Parts: sequence; structure tokens; C-alpha cells
Amino acid sequence: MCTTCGCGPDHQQHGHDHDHHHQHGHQHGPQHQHDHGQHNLGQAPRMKITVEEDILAKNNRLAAANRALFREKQIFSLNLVSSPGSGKTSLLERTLRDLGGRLRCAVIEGDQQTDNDARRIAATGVPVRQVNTGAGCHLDAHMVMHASENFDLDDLDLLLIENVGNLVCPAAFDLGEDHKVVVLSVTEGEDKPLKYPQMFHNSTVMLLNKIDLLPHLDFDEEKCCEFARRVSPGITIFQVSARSGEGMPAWYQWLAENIS
Ligand SMILES: Nc1nc2c(ncn2[C@@H]2O[C@H](COP(=O)(O)OP(=O)(O)O)[C@@H](O)[C@H]2O)c(=O)[nH]1
Ligand SMILES: [Mg+2]
Repeated sequence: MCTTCGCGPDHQQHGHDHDHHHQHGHQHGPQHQHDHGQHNLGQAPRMKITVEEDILAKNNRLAAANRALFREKQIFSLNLVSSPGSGKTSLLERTLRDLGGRLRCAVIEGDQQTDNDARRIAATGVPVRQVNTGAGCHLDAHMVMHASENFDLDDLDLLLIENVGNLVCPAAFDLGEDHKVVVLSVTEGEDKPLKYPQMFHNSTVMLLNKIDLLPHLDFDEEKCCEFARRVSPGITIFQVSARSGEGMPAWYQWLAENIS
């Protein structure tokens, strides 16, 4: 069971090597800090914290191994995070169709069930691997490690990872990516950066998608960007439409500047 979010048995399937020598001195994410604040409530929360630290500490070790491998192979890697339906797959499809010829790309698709998104990506001609998390609400570093074994890493410039749609749990799990890219669509409301600050704080880029719909909404773009910068002062924001292509060249420029 993932004790970070209580989201199911999937971590046990991947082998939870409970190492009691590593129960202290872990890197503590914001989730831990929150739970540590509940120490004085009794025994049960303390036990939960220990298991949770083990899960995240193990994930961090595997993420560090992924990061080292991707760096060695000179692969730029991005972890796309968002609510379900904000347009992650649509943005990937458009990006791959527009840049595919110029960059060697591969995609890891994360969803609880189905290979729908992997099929959409495969139609662009780019190598793709679907990971189904079952009850799990996020990808972890172990899943990414195994999924990436399906690609020729010597023949890759850009690895794009689409996380499970969820603005909460994926924020806590480092996959070894260079950057998290949070996708927010204008139909979700401008207050989401304030409601889910961890995700926006941990992201380098925000893609504000579906701007083609703005004429039909009362979404306040300026406020949304101000909220995003309030929780993540250095965040780079691109306002885009995966449908019309508006704003996409600036995103491509950012990619080009960051890929070695
Ligand atoms: N109008 C509009 N619809 C979009 C845009 N991007 C995605 N969509 C639609 O939003 C829905 C969810 O998109 P999808 O890419 O599957 O989102 P994901 O769940 O984040 O991967 C689909 O019906 C898309 O056609 C956009 O820029 N504008
Ligand atoms: Mg998708």
C-alpha cells in the first residue's frame, strides 16, 4: 500500500525492501513535514511515517539511478503532471508531430488502466511504453526504470513521461526527470496553483492549455499566472492550445534551448 496517499497495493508488487538501517536521515518532502506535525497525536501516525519514509527513500534512490543513467546517455527527460483531461496527451501528440523529425523522442505513458494514450502516441510514430498503475495514482521511479529499458537509450534526445492524471500524489515522487512540467487547462479554474501548491512549486514549467476556449470562459489568465508564481516564483509559463497550435512555438523554443 502506498502510505503517501493510501492508493493501493502496487508498491508491494514492485518489492518493498524494508531496510531498517535506513529509517533515519531520509530526505523529507513536504508531505513528511506535514505528518511530522502530527507526532503528538499518538502511536499510529508514527508508524505510518516510518513506512512512508521507506517508500519515498527507496523511490529517491531509484530516481537518482534513473537521473544518473539519463545524464550519462545525454537524455533530457520531462515528467508531465496534471489533472485528468487537461490535455497532456494532446500536447505530446502535437509536440511529437511538430518536432518528431528533428528530435529522437520516446514516451512513457502512465494511466491506471487502458493503453489508449500509448496508442495515440504510437500513431505519431514515436516509441512508447504504457505503464498501468492499477489502483496506484502516480508513477514511481521503479516503473520508469523498467519502462525505459524498452528504448534504445543511446538513440534518444528527449524522454517524455506522462504521469497519471492527479494534481496531488505525483508531486511527491521523483522519477529521475530533469523537470516536472505541470499542465493546467483553462477549464479547471485559475485557483488551482493555490489549491495544489506542491505540484506547482515542484514544477519548472506550467503549460496553460486550451487557450482556444478562453472566449467561452470567465477564466482570468493574469490571476492564474500570478497564483502560479506565488507558489513557484521561478516557474516558466507558456499559454498554449494543443488544438489550434497557438503558443506552441515558445514551448518548442524552450525545449530546444534545454536539450543538449
Ligand atoms: N479545446 C481544446 N481541447 C483540448 C485541448 N487539448 C486537449 N483538449 C481536449 O481535452 C480532452 C482531454 O485531452 P487529453 O489529451 O486526453 O488529456 P490528458 O488526460 O491530460 O492526457 C480531449 O477531448 C482533447 O481533445 C486544447 O488545447 N483545446
Ligand atoms: Mg493522457
